[in-house]
Amino acid sequence: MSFPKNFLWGSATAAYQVEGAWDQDGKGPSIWDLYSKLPGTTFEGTNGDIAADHYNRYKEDVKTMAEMGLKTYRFSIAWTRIFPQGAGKINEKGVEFYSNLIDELLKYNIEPMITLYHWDLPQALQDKYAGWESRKIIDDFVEYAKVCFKNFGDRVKYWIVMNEPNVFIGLGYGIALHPPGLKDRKKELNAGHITALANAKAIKLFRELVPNGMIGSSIAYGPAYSASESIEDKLALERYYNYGVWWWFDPYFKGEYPEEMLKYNQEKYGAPEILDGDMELLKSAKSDFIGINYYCTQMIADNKEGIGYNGMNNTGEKNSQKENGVPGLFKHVRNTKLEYTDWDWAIDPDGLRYGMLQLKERYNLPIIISENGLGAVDPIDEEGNIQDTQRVDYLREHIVACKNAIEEGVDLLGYCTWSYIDLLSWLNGYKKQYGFVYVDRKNNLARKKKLSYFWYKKVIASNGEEL
Ligand code: BGP
Repeated sequence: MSFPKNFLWGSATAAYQVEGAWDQDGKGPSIWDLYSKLPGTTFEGTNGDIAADHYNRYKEDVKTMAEMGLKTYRFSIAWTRIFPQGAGKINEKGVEFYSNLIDELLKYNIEPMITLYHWDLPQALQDKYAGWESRKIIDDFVEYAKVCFKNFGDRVKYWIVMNEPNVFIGLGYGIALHPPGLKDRKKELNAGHITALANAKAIKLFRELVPNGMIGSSIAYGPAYSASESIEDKLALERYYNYGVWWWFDPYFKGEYPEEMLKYNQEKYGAPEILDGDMELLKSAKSDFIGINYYCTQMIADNKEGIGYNGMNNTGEKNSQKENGVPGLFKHVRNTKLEYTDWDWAIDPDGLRYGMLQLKERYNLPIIISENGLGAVDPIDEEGNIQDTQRVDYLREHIVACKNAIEEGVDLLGYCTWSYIDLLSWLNGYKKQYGFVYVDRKNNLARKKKLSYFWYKKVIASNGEEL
């Protein structure tokens, strides 16, 4: 069994992480433009002001994508380029940039895959009504989506509405690592619900404006195992899924919330606030596929000690990650059977296959892997070649897992690595590299193809046979 004939071999980026040009051609400031400049928010004070300067070098970048044979390129649109103030007047220069990028991709037969929201909310909307905390954002978001559908829907078939709502809401409102930097469970639950409503409304509009397109959203997916066979750990595992996994997939892809957890959250936090019509709206918006961003699995245990949030390894210092948990529900423990990256993420290719089988069972929808990759400091040899063999090994094993999942009946439409080119990691700076293409930050951002670039080229040419 092999990959389907039209399988979308792809790679991804996101606007804030790759484009740079943060105030060029009328772009307005996003919450990340401000947040990353506050002391202590990002690794060594890094930000996306310049990033990989893809905004000015997109032609060069698309050309190397074409040489590689890439079938799809997933990128995000910066809302602040289209609407510098989040709403109101359109910035034509912004529309033009993405329109040109799309044409450039199509020139080489690369299928563009658009993410509408990859976290760079217009700061103006944060100031105006606290962004995702207010239902007012739904109409502004849908208006922004409409402009994108109308301008690009004639040429772009694949659309991802939200990138990892579980991450930008969880980190923004739960543990204060992303803007707006809050630790407020009630706001977290309400804001999360509002993202689901905005997603649903955008999908409904999409059906009218882009009838032949395909749309879904991408959730950060961490399938998990129970740390032992004990009933306590198994119940903790179930709570982990209902609290942080199905809690997100269900409203987006089934139009409902896991029942017990909904009761728990509403009793404990009085949230999410569900108004008349909300659940009907969620139910009525049908996605064409589930997007998943997969990096690692989790090992879950009971949490009698009441361990809470204890920070994240954002330095790349291996084994510095402490135990995290949600008091009363579960905690994360080390999986001794697996290797870990320097940022303490478990390397678990088979977890991807397991995760996809779980999704097939629960939602029975096609899947697009919208992100998968290895963050590492890549070795450079004496000749200046980037020998990222570790990345090649990582990707190879995950592609094998995809193959196995397809054999077991998963309808997998595409696979995008994270990331096409080295870019900014939100909290880990430029140190944590993911790309096929290296960016020399000491030499005018010159591009250089890594070992993995040539490897993936062969993978694509052989439709996944030559690994
Ligand atoms: C996902 C995001 C990406 C990217 C990736 C790698 O959560 O959608 O934007 O950053 O993770 O994560 P990190 O950069 O934290 O290593």
